[in-house]
Amino acid sequence: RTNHHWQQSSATPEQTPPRSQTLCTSREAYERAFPLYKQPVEVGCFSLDSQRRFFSDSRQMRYYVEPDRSPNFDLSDGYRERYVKRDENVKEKLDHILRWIVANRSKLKSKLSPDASCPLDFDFVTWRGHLTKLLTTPYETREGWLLAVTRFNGTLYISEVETEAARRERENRPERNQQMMYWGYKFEQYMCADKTYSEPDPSGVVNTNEAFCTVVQTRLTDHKLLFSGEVDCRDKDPDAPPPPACYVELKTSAEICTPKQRSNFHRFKLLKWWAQSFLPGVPRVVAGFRDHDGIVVSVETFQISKISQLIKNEYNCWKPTVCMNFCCDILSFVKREATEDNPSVVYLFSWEPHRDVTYSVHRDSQYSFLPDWYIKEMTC
Ligand code: 0WD
Ligand code: CA
Repeated sequence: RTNHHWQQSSATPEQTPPRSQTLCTSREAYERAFPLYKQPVEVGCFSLDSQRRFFSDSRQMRYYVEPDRSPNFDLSDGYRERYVKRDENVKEKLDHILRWIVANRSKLKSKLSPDASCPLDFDFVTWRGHLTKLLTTPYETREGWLLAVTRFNGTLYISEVETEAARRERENRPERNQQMMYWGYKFEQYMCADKTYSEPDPSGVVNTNEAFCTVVQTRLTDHKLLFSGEVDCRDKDPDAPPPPACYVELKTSAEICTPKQRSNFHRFKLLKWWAQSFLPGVPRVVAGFRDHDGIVVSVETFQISKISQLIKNEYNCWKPTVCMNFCCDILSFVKREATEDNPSVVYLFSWEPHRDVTYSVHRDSQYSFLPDWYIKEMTC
């Protein structure tokens, strides 16, 4: 009984180690059991038209059309004459998602009562693409990130800020890379029809302003999430399962000719593809493998649920559990550190490869991203 004294004293505040203001990103730290990730549920969708105008409906939905196994699509066709490119200098931040929330508030359950419209019953609101970056962080060796976080009515909003390095790269993008970006969109045009009963129209214009986005809710351990992601197309079979299970993600990739190329494809490409589609519960990726001239030489379907099996023979390969546990822990870190509930305060989380995650706090700065119309609409 007497030797209990020293144990008690070890719990005094002075001897509790200070909680770290940084978060480790090394893989080994996240090798534990797979965390609870609830099956994502689609709660709505929206569309952005050829002029990037928002509509709270599915007018930009497209339908997957099964191609030949060796289709010979020319992905460069129309690059000079039939290409309308979205203005990448316009930073939309979370605006489209916030517009969707305002337009669909009555559908979303509130924390207080079913009819109260605020606060929202979510811990985090963000783009799927931002979560993809978090999932792949323990394996990323090239590009860092900056994420602005604001706590408002108890919900944490996460919006990416372009890094200086990313801006420089975007502004100095070689012509070849510009063309390769077009290839991805052109592949979508070869593979998708506008109506369930129509065929793809490769003679049309490729306009990257157009988008169809799903809005899903899910939970990662104790984090309630609401996020939106762009969806390429859906299965046109009327008996297909409901969204997001009927959605199809389209990708292009260089054809695989050597064991080294196959290994790199497994280690780097499949990580990105898995993370992006696993998050919203999109079950398959259809990949067009193209040669150096942008001709699609083969098309292959990857089931997201089978990717972890596919990569298991790869030495020192990525693991889904590391990705999900890191995401869970960084969301806990953000929740713990971003405490001031104020729409004009931004906690800027920053990460560079081989470093810990750190953050800084900014009041009424260039980083504030919640628009006045949203704050006004959601203040009750
Ligand atoms: O302004 C910004 N900084 C951002 C805008 C950053 C991130 C996203 N967005 C918005 C846009 O409104 C876009 O419609 O992102 C939407 C797509 O969001 P997401 O699904 O969360 O993004 P992600 O998973 O990274 O990309 C999905 C697709 C890409 O397809 P591939 O197969 O390449 O992964 O969305 C496209 C692209 O086709 N895309 C974008 N479209 C517009 N703006 C952007 C972007 N910044 N990034 C990817
Ligand atoms: Ca795609």
